[in-house]
Amino acid sequence: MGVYNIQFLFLIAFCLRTVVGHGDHTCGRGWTVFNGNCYYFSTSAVPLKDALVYCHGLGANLLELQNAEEENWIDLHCRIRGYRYGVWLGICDHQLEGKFVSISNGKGISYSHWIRGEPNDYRSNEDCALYWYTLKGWNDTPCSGKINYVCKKAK
Ligand SMILES: [Ca+2]
Ligand SMILES: [Ca+2]
Repeated sequence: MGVYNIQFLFLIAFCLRTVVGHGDHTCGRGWTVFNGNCYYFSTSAVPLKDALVYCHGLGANLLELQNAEEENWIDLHCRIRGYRYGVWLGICDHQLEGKFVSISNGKGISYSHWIRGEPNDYRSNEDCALYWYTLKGWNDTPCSGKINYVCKKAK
């Protein structure tokens, strides 16, 4: 391929980028930016472990909500995207029942927004958690459930 053709391809790429205008190129294609972080929204609902593997493969972590502002933004996306329940949260209480910690670093969480009566560890089988957008809060749930997910990485 000659130099001229390569320049032409660059021109096309540049024009497409201008026309399409979606996303942020420091995050990569398919990512959405919010407050300095990059978010990837799933198109399928999967068990928690699959969501963790998928996010890891993208060089990201499963979403760990940090504050109400981020939660409201995620809520909006759940609605826009028509998610059935909501999204997985990157927290679990495998090690000590009732004490939810970050899956990415094992530390306690500084922000939480449990629905009233949750976490309830229903049938002693709820060690994972989701943001349940129809009830606008968090619920612990079995890790084997199939739920949409969001991967998050720093910009
Ligand atoms: Ca539990
Ligand atoms: Ca529950």
